Amino acid sequence: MELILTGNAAIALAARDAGVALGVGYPGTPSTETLENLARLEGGVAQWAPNEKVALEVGVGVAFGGRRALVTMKHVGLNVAADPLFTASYTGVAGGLAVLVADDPGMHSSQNEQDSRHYARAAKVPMLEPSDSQEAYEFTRLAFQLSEQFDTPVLLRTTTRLSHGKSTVTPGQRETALPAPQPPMNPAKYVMVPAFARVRHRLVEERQRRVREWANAAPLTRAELRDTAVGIITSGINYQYVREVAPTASVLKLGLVYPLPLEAIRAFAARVETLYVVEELDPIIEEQLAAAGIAVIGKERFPPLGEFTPAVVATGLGLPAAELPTLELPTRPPAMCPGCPHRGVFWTLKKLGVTVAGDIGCYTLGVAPPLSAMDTCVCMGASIGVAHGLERAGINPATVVGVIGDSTFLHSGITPLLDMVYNGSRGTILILDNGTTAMTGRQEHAGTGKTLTGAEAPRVDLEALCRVLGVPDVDVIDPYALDAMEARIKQALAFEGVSVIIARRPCMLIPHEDYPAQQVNEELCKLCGRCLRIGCPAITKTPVGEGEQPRSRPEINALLCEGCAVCAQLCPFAVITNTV
Ligand SMILES: Cc1ncc(C[n+]2csc(CCOP(=O)(O)OP(=O)(O)O)c2C)c(N)n1
Repeated sequence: MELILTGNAAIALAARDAGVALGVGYPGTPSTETLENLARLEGGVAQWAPNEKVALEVGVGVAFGGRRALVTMKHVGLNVAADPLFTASYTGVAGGLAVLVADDPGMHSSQNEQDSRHYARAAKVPMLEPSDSQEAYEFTRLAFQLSEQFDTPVLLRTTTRLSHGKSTVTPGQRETALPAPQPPMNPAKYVMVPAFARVRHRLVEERQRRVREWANAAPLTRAELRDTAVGIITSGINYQYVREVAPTASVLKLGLVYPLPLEAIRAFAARVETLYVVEELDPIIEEQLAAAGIAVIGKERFPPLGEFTPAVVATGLGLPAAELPTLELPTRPPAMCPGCPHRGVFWTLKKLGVTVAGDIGCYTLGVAPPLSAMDTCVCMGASIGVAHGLERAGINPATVVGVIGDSTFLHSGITPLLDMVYNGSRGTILILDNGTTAMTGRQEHAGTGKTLTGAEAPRVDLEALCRVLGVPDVDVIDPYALDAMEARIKQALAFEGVSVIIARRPCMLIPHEDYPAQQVNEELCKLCGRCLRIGCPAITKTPVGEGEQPRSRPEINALLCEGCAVCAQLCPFAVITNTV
Protein backbone atom coordinates (compact mmCIF):
# COMPACT_ATOMS: atom_id res chain seq x y z
CA MET A 1 0.00 0.00 0.00
CA GLU A 2 1.45 3.35 -1.02
CA LEU A 3 0.39 6.49 0.84
CA ILE A 4 1.18 10.14 0.27
CA LEU A 5 2.15 11.59 3.63
CA THR A 6 3.85 14.56 5.17
CA GLY A 7 6.99 13.79 7.12
CA ASN A 8 5.06 14.39 10.33
CA ALA A 9 2.26 11.99 9.33
CA ALA A 10 4.83 9.37 8.30
CA ILE A 11 6.53 9.62 11.70
CA ALA A 12 3.18 9.25 13.44
CA LEU A 13 2.30 6.18 11.39
CA ALA A 14 5.70 4.65 12.06
CA ALA A 15 5.35 5.26 15.79
CA ARG A 16 1.95 3.59 15.79
CA ASP A 17 3.29 0.67 13.75
CA ALA A 18 6.28 0.37 16.11
CA GLY A 19 3.81 -0.13 18.95
CA VAL A 20 4.52 3.01 20.97
CA ALA A 21 2.68 3.08 24.26
CA LEU A 22 2.58 6.88 24.08
CA GLY A 23 3.32 9.87 21.90
CA VAL A 24 3.87 12.94 24.04
CA GLY A 25 5.05 16.46 23.30
CA TYR A 26 4.32 20.15 23.30
CA PRO A 27 3.15 21.91 20.13
CA GLY A 28 5.72 23.74 18.06
CA THR A 29 5.93 24.36 14.34
CA PRO A 30 6.91 22.33 12.36
CA SER A 31 6.48 19.32 14.67
CA THR A 32 2.90 19.81 15.90
CA GLU A 33 0.87 17.61 13.56
CA THR A 34 2.89 14.52 14.45
CA LEU A 35 1.00 13.85 17.67
CA GLU A 36 -2.28 15.04 16.18
CA ASN A 37 -1.84 12.44 13.44
CA LEU A 38 -0.83 9.75 15.91
CA ALA A 39 -3.95 10.35 18.00
CA ARG A 40 -6.14 9.90 14.91
CA LEU A 41 -4.64 6.53 14.00
CA GLU A 42 -6.33 3.38 15.19
CA GLY A 43 -4.31 2.24 18.22
CA GLY A 44 -2.37 5.52 18.43
CA VAL A 45 -2.14 7.10 21.87
CA ALA A 46 -0.98 10.70 22.21
CA GLN A 47 -1.14 13.49 24.75
CA TRP A 48 0.06 17.07 25.19
CA ALA A 49 2.39 17.92 28.04
CA PRO A 50 2.58 21.43 29.46
CA ASN A 51 6.11 21.82 28.09
CA GLU A 52 8.85 19.86 26.40
CA LYS A 53 10.77 19.04 29.57
CA VAL A 54 7.74 17.37 31.06
CA ALA A 55 7.04 15.65 27.74
CA LEU A 56 10.50 14.14 27.65
CA GLU A 57 10.34 13.10 31.28
CA VAL A 58 7.04 11.33 30.61
CA GLY A 59 8.61 9.68 27.57
CA VAL A 60 11.60 8.64 29.68
CA GLY A 61 9.19 7.14 32.20
CA VAL A 62 7.42 5.14 29.50
CA ALA A 63 10.79 3.90 28.27
CA PHE A 64 11.93 3.06 31.83
CA GLY A 65 8.69 1.11 32.14
CA GLY A 66 9.73 -1.10 29.27
CA ARG A 67 7.51 0.38 26.54
CA ARG A 68 8.24 2.55 23.53
CA ALA A 69 7.62 6.31 23.51
CA LEU A 70 7.74 9.03 20.88
CA VAL A 71 8.42 12.53 22.21
CA THR A 72 7.90 15.49 19.86
CA MET A 73 8.96 19.12 19.90
CA LYS A 74 10.35 21.92 17.79
CA HIS A 75 14.00 22.88 17.97
CA VAL A 76 13.64 25.46 20.74
CA GLY A 77 11.65 22.89 22.68
CA LEU A 78 14.81 20.82 22.94
CA ASN A 79 16.39 23.66 24.92
CA VAL A 80 13.58 23.23 27.44
CA ALA A 81 13.95 19.44 27.39
CA ALA A 82 17.75 19.46 27.44
CA ASP A 83 18.05 18.67 31.14
CA PRO A 84 16.38 15.25 31.06
CA LEU A 85 17.93 14.52 27.65
CA PHE A 86 21.51 14.76 28.85
CA THR A 87 20.96 12.44 31.78
CA ALA A 88 18.65 10.04 29.93
CA SER A 89 21.67 9.57 27.69
CA TYR A 90 23.43 8.07 30.72
CA THR A 91 20.55 6.00 32.05
CA GLY A 92 19.60 4.65 28.69
CA VAL A 93 16.22 3.04 28.30
CA ALA A 94 14.40 -0.20 28.53
CA GLY A 95 11.72 0.38 25.87
CA GLY A 96 12.74 2.42 22.83
CA LEU A 97 12.71 6.21 23.17
CA ALA A 98 12.62 8.35 20.02
CA VAL A 99 12.70 12.12 20.35
CA LEU A 100 11.53 14.04 17.31
CA VAL A 101 13.08 17.48 17.08
CA ALA A 102 11.89 19.59 14.16
CA ASP A 103 14.24 22.37 13.15
CA ASP A 104 13.14 25.47 11.29
CA PRO A 105 15.92 26.79 9.05
CA GLY A 106 14.74 30.08 7.60
CA MET A 107 12.56 30.69 10.66
CA HIS A 108 9.21 30.24 8.96
CA SER A 109 7.69 30.20 12.42
CA SER A 110 10.39 30.48 15.07
CA GLN A 111 12.34 33.00 17.07
CA ASN A 112 15.73 31.56 16.13
CA GLU A 113 17.14 28.95 13.77
CA GLN A 114 19.35 26.94 16.07
CA ASP A 115 20.72 23.70 14.74
CA SER A 116 19.62 20.76 16.93
CA ARG A 117 22.44 18.57 15.73
CA HIS A 118 24.55 20.23 18.41
CA TYR A 119 22.39 18.52 21.00
CA ALA A 120 23.11 15.05 19.65
CA ARG A 121 26.81 15.73 20.03
CA ALA A 122 26.51 17.44 23.39
CA ALA A 123 24.21 14.80 24.91
CA LYS A 124 26.05 11.97 23.13
CA VAL A 125 22.94 10.41 21.65
CA PRO A 126 22.50 9.12 18.10
CA MET A 127 20.63 11.35 15.67
CA LEU A 128 18.84 10.18 12.54
CA GLU A 129 17.90 12.56 9.75
CA PRO A 130 15.44 11.41 7.07
CA SER A 131 15.33 12.87 3.55
CA ASP A 132 11.73 12.14 2.56
CA SER A 133 8.54 10.76 4.04
CA GLN A 134 9.51 7.15 3.31
CA GLU A 135 12.67 7.63 5.31
CA ALA A 136 10.75 9.53 7.98
CA TYR A 137 8.72 6.35 8.37
CA GLU A 138 11.68 3.98 8.23
CA PHE A 139 13.99 6.02 10.40
CA THR A 140 11.33 6.38 13.08
CA ARG A 141 11.02 2.62 13.23
CA LEU A 142 14.78 2.36 13.21
CA ALA A 143 15.02 4.91 16.02
CA PHE A 144 13.12 2.58 18.33
CA GLN A 145 15.27 -0.39 17.34
CA LEU A 146 18.52 1.52 17.80
CA SER A 147 17.29 2.91 21.08
CA GLU A 148 16.77 -0.60 22.41
CA GLN A 149 19.84 -2.12 20.75
CA PHE A 150 22.25 0.53 22.03
CA ASP A 151 20.35 1.44 25.21
CA THR A 152 20.01 5.14 24.41
CA PRO A 153 17.43 7.76 23.56
CA VAL A 154 17.57 8.46 19.81
CA LEU A 155 16.99 11.87 18.29
CA LEU A 156 15.10 12.09 15.03
CA ARG A 157 15.78 15.40 13.33
CA THR A 158 13.55 16.90 10.67
CA THR A 159 13.35 20.36 9.16
CA THR A 160 10.30 22.30 7.98
CA ARG A 161 10.42 21.03 4.37
CA LEU A 162 10.57 17.45 5.53
CA SER A 163 7.96 17.84 8.25
CA HIS A 164 5.44 19.59 6.02
CA GLY A 165 6.40 18.30 2.56
CA LYS A 166 4.60 15.25 1.20
CA SER A 167 5.97 12.20 -0.57
CA THR A 168 5.04 8.56 -0.92
CA VAL A 169 5.34 6.05 1.88
CA THR A 170 5.04 2.29 1.78
CA PRO A 171 4.56 1.34 5.41
CA GLY A 172 5.99 -1.84 6.88
CA GLN A 173 4.40 -4.47 9.09
CA ARG A 174 2.78 -3.28 12.26
CA GLU A 175 4.34 -4.79 15.39
CA THR A 176 1.89 -6.97 17.20
CA ALA A 177 3.92 -8.64 19.96
CA LEU A 178 4.25 -5.71 22.33
CA PRO A 179 6.27 -6.18 25.50
CA ALA A 180 4.60 -6.14 28.89
CA PRO A 181 5.42 -3.11 31.04
CA GLN A 182 8.13 -3.72 33.64
CA PRO A 183 8.93 -1.38 36.52
CA PRO A 184 12.55 -0.19 36.58
CA MET A 185 14.48 -2.35 39.04
CA ASN A 186 18.05 -1.32 38.52
CA PRO A 187 19.02 1.74 40.56
CA ALA A 188 22.62 1.63 39.30
CA LYS A 189 21.20 2.26 35.83
CA TYR A 190 18.29 4.56 36.59
CA VAL A 191 19.32 6.55 39.66
CA MET A 192 21.91 9.03 38.51
CA VAL A 193 23.85 9.83 41.65
CA PRO A 194 27.53 10.55 40.96
CA ALA A 195 28.77 7.07 41.87
CA PHE A 196 26.37 5.43 39.41
CA ALA A 197 26.62 8.19 36.79
CA ARG A 198 30.42 7.84 36.57
CA VAL A 199 29.95 4.21 35.57
CA ARG A 200 27.22 5.12 33.10
CA HIS A 201 29.31 7.85 31.48
CA ARG A 202 31.97 5.27 30.68
CA LEU A 203 29.29 3.17 29.00
CA VAL A 204 28.08 6.17 27.02
CA GLU A 205 31.54 6.72 25.55
CA GLU A 206 31.75 3.06 24.66
CA ARG A 207 28.26 3.25 23.14
CA GLN A 208 29.32 6.14 20.91
CA ARG A 209 32.07 3.96 19.50
CA ARG A 210 29.67 1.07 18.88
CA VAL A 211 27.03 3.23 17.20
CA ARG A 212 29.67 4.78 14.96
CA GLU A 213 30.91 1.32 14.01
CA TRP A 214 27.36 0.22 13.24
CA ALA A 215 26.76 3.30 11.08
CA ASN A 216 29.92 2.71 9.04
CA ALA A 217 28.40 -0.47 7.63
CA ALA A 218 24.67 0.27 7.91
CA PRO A 219 22.62 0.79 4.73
CA LEU A 220 21.55 4.23 5.90
CA THR A 221 25.12 5.40 5.18
CA ARG A 222 24.80 5.27 1.41
CA ALA A 223 27.66 5.95 -1.01
CA GLU A 224 26.20 6.65 -4.44
CA LEU A 225 29.18 6.61 -6.75
CA ARG A 226 28.74 8.35 -10.06
CA ASP A 227 31.19 10.85 -11.56
CA THR A 228 34.02 10.90 -9.02
CA ALA A 229 35.29 14.38 -9.92
CA VAL A 230 32.87 15.74 -7.33
CA GLY A 231 31.75 14.03 -4.14
CA ILE A 232 29.09 15.51 -1.85
CA ILE A 233 28.36 14.52 1.73
CA THR A 234 24.87 15.50 2.75
CA SER A 235 21.77 14.50 4.69
CA GLY A 236 18.13 15.37 5.22
CA ILE A 237 16.21 17.44 2.71
CA ASN A 238 19.46 18.73 1.23
CA TYR A 239 20.05 15.30 -0.24
CA GLN A 240 17.07 15.98 -2.52
CA TYR A 241 18.45 19.36 -3.55
CA VAL A 242 21.87 17.86 -4.26
CA ARG A 243 20.37 15.12 -6.42
CA GLU A 244 18.29 17.66 -8.28
CA VAL A 245 21.05 20.12 -9.11
CA ALA A 246 24.03 17.75 -9.40
CA PRO A 247 22.57 14.47 -10.70
CA THR A 248 25.91 13.18 -11.96
CA ALA A 249 27.93 13.88 -8.80
CA SER A 250 28.82 11.16 -6.34
CA VAL A 251 26.98 11.47 -3.07
CA LEU A 252 27.50 10.08 0.40
CA LYS A 253 24.08 10.25 1.96
CA LEU A 254 24.15 10.18 5.73
CA GLY A 255 21.12 8.83 7.55
CA LEU A 256 22.82 8.98 10.94
CA VAL A 257 24.19 12.48 11.41
CA TYR A 258 25.60 11.76 14.85
CA PRO A 259 27.92 10.05 15.56
CA LEU A 260 29.42 10.34 12.10
CA PRO A 261 30.44 7.13 10.34
CA LEU A 262 34.03 8.32 9.91
CA GLU A 263 35.39 5.19 8.23
CA ALA A 264 32.67 5.23 5.57
CA ILE A 265 33.31 8.94 5.07
CA ARG A 266 37.05 8.36 4.72
CA ALA A 267 36.45 5.64 2.15
CA PHE A 268 34.15 7.92 0.17
CA ALA A 269 36.57 10.83 0.41
CA ALA A 270 39.30 8.62 -1.04
CA ARG A 271 37.17 7.87 -4.11
CA VAL A 272 36.40 11.46 -5.15
CA GLU A 273 38.54 14.38 -6.24
CA THR A 274 36.76 17.35 -4.70
CA LEU A 275 34.69 16.82 -1.59
CA TYR A 276 31.84 19.08 -0.49
CA VAL A 277 29.66 19.01 2.58
CA VAL A 278 26.18 20.37 1.92
CA GLU A 279 24.58 21.06 5.30
CA GLU A 280 22.05 23.69 6.31
CA LEU A 281 22.83 26.00 9.23
CA ASP A 282 25.98 25.15 11.21
CA PRO A 283 29.18 23.47 9.92
CA ILE A 284 28.68 20.49 12.21
CA ILE A 285 29.69 17.73 9.81
CA GLU A 286 32.37 19.94 8.28
CA GLU A 287 34.08 20.67 11.58
CA GLN A 288 34.05 17.05 12.69
CA LEU A 289 35.59 16.03 9.38
CA ALA A 290 38.20 18.78 9.65
CA ALA A 291 39.06 17.47 13.12
CA ALA A 292 39.39 13.97 11.64
CA GLY A 293 41.76 15.32 8.98
CA ILE A 294 39.30 14.98 6.09
CA ALA A 295 39.47 18.08 3.88
CA VAL A 296 36.09 19.31 2.69
CA ILE A 297 34.63 22.42 1.11
CA GLY A 298 31.72 23.64 3.19
CA LYS A 299 30.71 26.93 4.69
CA GLU A 300 33.18 28.87 2.54
CA ARG A 301 30.67 28.16 -0.27
CA PHE A 302 27.36 27.70 1.53
CA PRO A 303 25.60 30.14 3.85
CA PRO A 304 25.58 29.39 7.60
CA LEU A 305 22.06 30.77 7.94
CA GLY A 306 18.69 30.53 6.33
CA GLU A 307 16.99 27.70 4.53
CA PHE A 308 18.69 26.12 1.53
CA THR A 309 16.96 25.80 -1.82
CA PRO A 310 18.13 23.92 -4.90
CA ALA A 311 19.43 27.28 -6.17
CA VAL A 312 21.50 27.88 -3.02
CA VAL A 313 22.99 24.39 -3.30
CA ALA A 314 23.71 24.82 -7.03
CA THR A 315 25.42 28.16 -6.45
CA GLY A 316 27.57 26.70 -3.68
CA LEU A 317 28.62 23.85 -5.95
CA GLY A 318 29.48 26.34 -8.70
CA LEU A 319 26.66 25.11 -10.92
CA PRO A 320 24.13 27.27 -12.75
CA ALA A 321 21.21 27.93 -10.44
CA ALA A 322 17.93 27.06 -12.08
CA GLU A 323 15.51 29.94 -12.02
CA LEU A 324 12.51 29.05 -9.93
CA PRO A 325 9.20 30.29 -11.23
CA THR A 326 8.22 33.35 -9.23
CA LEU A 327 4.64 34.15 -8.40
CA GLU A 328 3.60 37.77 -8.21
CA LEU A 329 1.77 37.76 -4.91
CA PRO A 330 1.15 40.67 -2.61
CA THR A 331 3.02 40.39 0.67
CA ARG A 332 0.70 39.22 3.40
CA PRO A 333 2.28 39.76 6.78
CA PRO A 334 0.64 37.77 9.57
CA ALA A 335 -2.06 39.68 11.39
CA MET A 336 -4.36 39.11 14.34
CA CYS A 337 -7.70 37.74 13.14
CA PRO A 338 -10.81 39.93 13.08
CA GLY A 339 -12.26 39.77 16.58
CA CYS A 340 -8.99 38.52 18.09
CA PRO A 341 -9.19 39.28 21.81
CA HIS A 342 -5.52 40.32 21.83
CA ARG A 343 -6.13 43.39 19.65
CA GLY A 344 -7.80 45.61 22.24
CA VAL A 345 -5.17 44.67 24.82
CA PHE A 346 -2.35 46.03 22.69
CA TRP A 347 -4.36 49.10 21.73
CA THR A 348 -4.77 49.80 25.43
CA LEU A 349 -1.11 49.13 26.29
CA LYS A 350 -0.04 51.44 23.49
CA LYS A 351 -2.42 54.09 24.77
CA LEU A 352 -0.99 53.76 28.26
CA GLY A 353 2.53 54.15 26.88
CA VAL A 354 3.92 51.33 29.01
CA THR A 355 6.94 49.16 28.27
CA VAL A 356 5.67 45.74 27.23
CA ALA A 357 7.73 42.66 28.06
CA GLY A 358 6.18 40.31 25.54
CA ASP A 359 6.16 36.60 25.00
CA ILE A 360 5.58 34.04 22.27
CA GLY A 361 2.18 33.36 20.76
CA CYS A 362 -0.29 35.03 18.42
CA TYR A 363 -0.05 38.06 20.68
CA THR A 364 3.57 38.61 19.62
CA LEU A 365 1.86 40.24 16.63
CA GLY A 366 1.29 43.14 19.03
CA VAL A 367 4.77 44.25 17.98
CA ALA A 368 3.62 44.87 14.39
CA PRO A 369 2.23 48.17 13.19
CA PRO A 370 -0.19 49.72 13.62
CA LEU A 371 -0.41 48.40 17.20
CA SER A 372 3.40 48.51 17.71
CA ALA A 373 3.07 47.76 21.41
CA MET A 374 5.70 45.23 22.36
CA ASP A 375 9.24 45.99 23.47
CA THR A 376 10.84 42.61 24.23
CA CYS A 377 10.28 38.96 23.30
CA VAL A 378 12.89 36.29 23.92
CA CYS A 379 11.48 32.81 24.44
CA MET A 380 8.42 31.14 25.91
CA GLY A 381 7.84 32.34 29.46
CA ALA A 382 10.44 35.11 29.33
CA SER A 383 7.93 37.96 29.62
CA ILE A 384 7.55 37.57 33.36
CA GLY A 385 11.25 37.16 34.15
CA VAL A 386 12.11 40.10 31.89
CA ALA A 387 9.48 42.32 33.55
CA HIS A 388 10.97 41.31 36.91
CA GLY A 389 14.48 42.05 35.62
CA LEU A 390 13.45 45.46 34.31
CA GLU A 391 12.17 46.28 37.77
CA ARG A 392 15.47 45.09 39.30
CA ALA A 393 17.31 47.25 36.76
CA GLY A 394 15.60 50.22 38.35
CA ILE A 395 12.88 50.84 35.80
CA ASN A 396 9.68 52.00 37.44
CA PRO A 397 7.40 48.92 37.56
CA ALA A 398 4.40 51.23 37.23
CA THR A 399 5.49 51.66 33.61
CA VAL A 400 6.02 47.99 32.70
CA VAL A 401 3.56 45.23 31.77
CA GLY A 402 4.48 41.60 31.13
CA VAL A 403 2.17 39.94 28.60
CA ILE A 404 1.87 36.16 28.28
CA GLY A 405 -0.60 33.74 26.68
CA ASP A 406 -2.45 31.03 28.58
CA SER A 407 -0.58 28.13 26.98
CA THR A 408 2.72 29.92 27.44
CA PHE A 409 1.91 30.71 31.06
CA LEU A 410 1.33 27.03 31.77
CA HIS A 411 4.41 26.10 29.73
CA SER A 412 6.89 28.26 31.58
CA GLY A 413 5.23 31.25 33.21
CA ILE A 414 4.37 29.77 36.59
CA THR A 415 7.90 29.64 38.01
CA PRO A 416 8.88 33.20 37.00
CA LEU A 417 5.64 34.46 38.57
CA LEU A 418 6.48 32.57 41.73
CA ASP A 419 9.92 34.17 41.56
CA MET A 420 8.41 37.66 41.42
CA VAL A 421 6.35 36.96 44.49
CA TYR A 422 9.16 35.23 46.36
CA ASN A 423 11.69 37.97 45.74
CA GLY A 424 9.32 40.78 46.58
CA SER A 425 9.18 42.21 43.08
CA ARG A 426 6.46 44.54 41.93
CA GLY A 427 4.82 44.47 38.55
CA THR A 428 1.81 43.85 36.35
CA ILE A 429 1.38 40.65 34.38
CA LEU A 430 -1.38 40.18 31.82
CA ILE A 431 -2.33 36.61 31.00
CA LEU A 432 -4.12 36.61 27.67
CA ASP A 433 -6.42 33.62 28.13
CA ASN A 434 -7.97 32.84 24.77
CA GLY A 435 -8.66 29.25 25.78
CA THR A 436 -6.26 27.61 23.35
CA THR A 437 -2.73 27.39 22.01
CA ALA A 438 -3.67 29.50 19.01
CA MET A 439 -0.29 30.16 17.47
CA THR A 440 0.43 26.56 16.58
CA GLY A 441 -3.07 25.69 15.42
CA ARG A 442 -5.37 25.59 18.45
CA GLN A 443 -4.04 22.78 20.59
CA GLU A 444 -5.65 21.99 23.91
CA HIS A 445 -3.73 22.48 27.15
CA ALA A 446 -4.26 22.05 30.87
CA GLY A 447 -6.33 25.24 30.97
CA THR A 448 -8.81 24.35 28.20
CA GLY A 449 -10.69 21.51 29.87
CA LYS A 450 -9.89 19.10 27.04
CA THR A 451 -7.12 16.65 26.17
CA LEU A 452 -5.39 16.28 22.82
CA THR A 453 -8.15 13.95 21.67
CA GLY A 454 -10.92 16.34 22.73
CA ALA A 455 -11.88 14.29 25.79
CA GLU A 456 -13.04 16.18 28.87
CA ALA A 457 -10.22 16.97 31.30
CA PRO A 458 -9.81 18.93 34.52
CA ARG A 459 -9.35 22.63 33.71
CA VAL A 460 -6.75 24.44 35.75
CA ASP A 461 -8.13 27.53 37.49
CA LEU A 462 -5.65 30.24 36.51
CA GLU A 463 -6.94 32.73 39.09
CA ALA A 464 -6.61 30.21 41.92
CA LEU A 465 -3.20 29.14 40.65
CA CYS A 466 -1.90 32.72 40.72
CA ARG A 467 -3.36 33.30 44.17
CA VAL A 468 -1.80 30.16 45.56
CA LEU A 469 1.57 31.31 44.25
CA GLY A 470 1.08 34.29 46.53
CA VAL A 471 0.00 36.93 44.02
CA PRO A 472 -2.01 39.40 46.13
CA ASP A 473 -3.86 41.12 43.27
CA VAL A 474 -5.54 38.80 40.78
CA ASP A 475 -8.43 39.77 38.54
CA VAL A 476 -10.23 38.66 35.40
CA ILE A 477 -11.26 41.18 32.77
CA ASP A 478 -12.93 41.21 29.37
CA PRO A 479 -10.47 42.36 26.69
CA TYR A 480 -13.39 43.53 24.52
CA ALA A 481 -14.35 46.12 27.15
CA LEU A 482 -11.71 48.74 26.48
CA ASP A 483 -12.46 51.36 29.13
CA ALA A 484 -12.82 48.87 31.96
CA MET A 485 -9.65 47.09 30.86
CA GLU A 486 -7.71 50.34 30.80
CA ALA A 487 -8.94 51.31 34.26
CA ARG A 488 -8.04 47.91 35.69
CA ILE A 489 -4.54 47.93 34.18
CA LYS A 490 -3.96 51.42 35.59
CA GLN A 491 -5.04 50.19 38.99
CA ALA A 492 -2.61 47.27 38.76
CA LEU A 493 0.23 49.52 37.66
CA ALA A 494 -0.36 51.64 40.74
CA PHE A 495 -0.45 48.60 43.05
CA GLU A 496 2.64 48.16 45.23
CA GLY A 497 3.05 44.44 44.61
CA VAL A 498 2.52 41.79 41.97
CA SER A 499 -0.70 42.00 39.97
CA VAL A 500 -2.01 39.42 37.55
CA ILE A 501 -4.81 40.40 35.22
CA ILE A 502 -6.33 37.59 33.22
CA ALA A 503 -7.86 38.91 29.99
CA ARG A 504 -10.32 36.18 29.10
CA ARG A 505 -12.04 35.82 25.74
CA PRO A 506 -11.98 32.84 23.39
CA CYS A 507 -9.83 32.81 20.29
CA MET A 508 -11.93 33.48 17.20
CA LEU A 509 -10.91 30.10 15.79
CA ILE A 510 -12.50 28.08 18.60
CA PRO A 511 -16.22 27.98 19.42
CA HIS A 512 -17.31 31.37 20.72
CA GLU A 513 -20.36 33.54 21.13
CA ASP A 514 -21.60 35.26 17.96
CA TYR A 515 -22.01 39.01 17.82
CA PRO A 516 -23.51 41.14 15.05
CA ALA A 517 -21.04 42.57 12.56
CA GLN A 518 -20.27 46.27 12.85
CA GLN A 519 -20.80 48.89 10.21
CA VAL A 520 -19.52 52.40 9.63
CA ASN A 521 -22.12 55.05 8.98
CA GLU A 522 -20.68 56.44 5.78
CA GLU A 523 -22.52 59.74 5.98
CA LEU A 524 -21.48 60.56 9.53
CA CYS A 525 -17.92 59.20 9.38
CA LYS A 526 -15.41 62.06 9.69
CA LEU A 527 -12.60 59.99 8.16
CA CYS A 528 -10.43 60.48 11.24
CA GLY A 529 -8.81 57.09 10.63
CA ARG A 530 -8.76 56.02 14.30
CA CYS A 531 -10.54 52.73 13.62
CA LEU A 532 -7.85 51.90 11.08
CA ARG A 533 -5.17 52.09 13.75
CA ILE A 534 -6.07 48.75 15.31
CA GLY A 535 -5.04 46.74 12.26
CA CYS A 536 -8.25 44.75 11.96
CA PRO A 537 -8.34 42.82 8.65
CA ALA A 538 -12.14 43.28 8.54
CA ILE A 539 -11.75 47.03 8.14
CA THR A 540 -10.70 48.04 4.66
CA LYS A 541 -9.92 51.52 3.49
CA THR A 542 -10.49 53.41 0.27
CA PRO A 543 -8.55 56.59 -0.45
CA VAL A 544 -10.77 59.64 -0.67
CA GLY A 545 -10.12 63.30 -1.48
CA GLU A 546 -7.04 64.78 -3.00
CA GLY A 547 -4.58 67.46 -2.17
CA GLU A 548 -2.38 67.83 0.88
CA GLN A 549 -4.24 65.58 3.27
CA PRO A 550 -5.40 62.40 1.57
CA ARG A 551 -7.87 60.54 3.77
CA SER A 552 -9.11 56.98 3.88
CA ARG A 553 -12.69 55.89 4.10
CA PRO A 554 -13.05 52.85 6.37
CA GLU A 555 -15.44 50.10 5.52
CA ILE A 556 -16.20 47.01 7.56
CA ASN A 557 -16.45 43.74 5.70
CA ALA A 558 -19.48 42.15 7.30
CA LEU A 559 -18.36 38.68 6.31
CA LEU A 560 -15.07 39.06 8.14
CA CYS A 561 -16.26 41.12 11.10
CA GLU A 562 -16.74 39.11 14.30
CA GLY A 563 -18.57 41.93 16.05
CA CYS A 564 -16.05 42.44 18.86
CA ALA A 565 -16.85 46.16 18.61
CA VAL A 566 -13.35 47.23 19.63
CA CYS A 567 -13.37 49.61 16.65
CA ALA A 568 -16.77 50.97 17.70
CA GLN A 569 -15.47 51.75 21.17
CA LEU A 570 -12.63 53.83 19.92
CA CYS A 571 -14.56 55.75 17.27
CA PRO A 572 -14.69 59.31 18.69
CA PHE A 573 -17.88 60.09 16.76
CA ALA A 574 -19.77 56.90 17.60
CA VAL A 575 -20.52 56.19 13.97
CA ILE A 576 -19.67 52.48 14.15
CA THR A 577 -22.65 50.44 15.20
CA ASN A 578 -24.16 46.97 15.01
CA THR A 579 -25.52 45.89 11.65
CA VAL A 580 -28.64 44.51 13.33
C1 LIG B 1 9.99 26.18 23.73
C2 LIG B 1 8.97 26.44 22.70
N1 LIG B 1 8.03 25.52 22.47
C3 LIG B 1 7.08 25.73 21.53
C4 LIG B 1 7.07 26.90 20.81
C5 LIG B 1 6.00 27.12 19.77
N2 LIG B 1 5.01 28.05 20.28
C6 LIG B 1 5.14 29.37 20.11
S1 LIG B 1 4.00 30.22 20.94
C7 LIG B 1 3.25 28.87 21.50
C8 LIG B 1 2.05 28.92 22.40
C9 LIG B 1 1.11 30.00 22.10
O1 LIG B 1 -0.04 29.82 22.85
P1 LIG B 1 -0.55 30.91 23.86
O2 LIG B 1 0.51 31.31 24.81
O3 LIG B 1 -1.80 30.40 24.47
O4 LIG B 1 -0.84 32.17 22.92
P2 LIG B 1 -1.84 32.31 21.68
O5 LIG B 1 -1.07 31.94 20.45
O6 LIG B 1 -3.01 31.42 21.93
O7 LIG B 1 -2.20 33.74 21.63
C10 LIG B 1 3.91 27.76 21.05
C11 LIG B 1 3.48 26.41 21.33
C12 LIG B 1 8.10 27.83 21.07
N3 LIG B 1 8.20 28.96 20.41
N4 LIG B 1 9.02 27.58 22.02
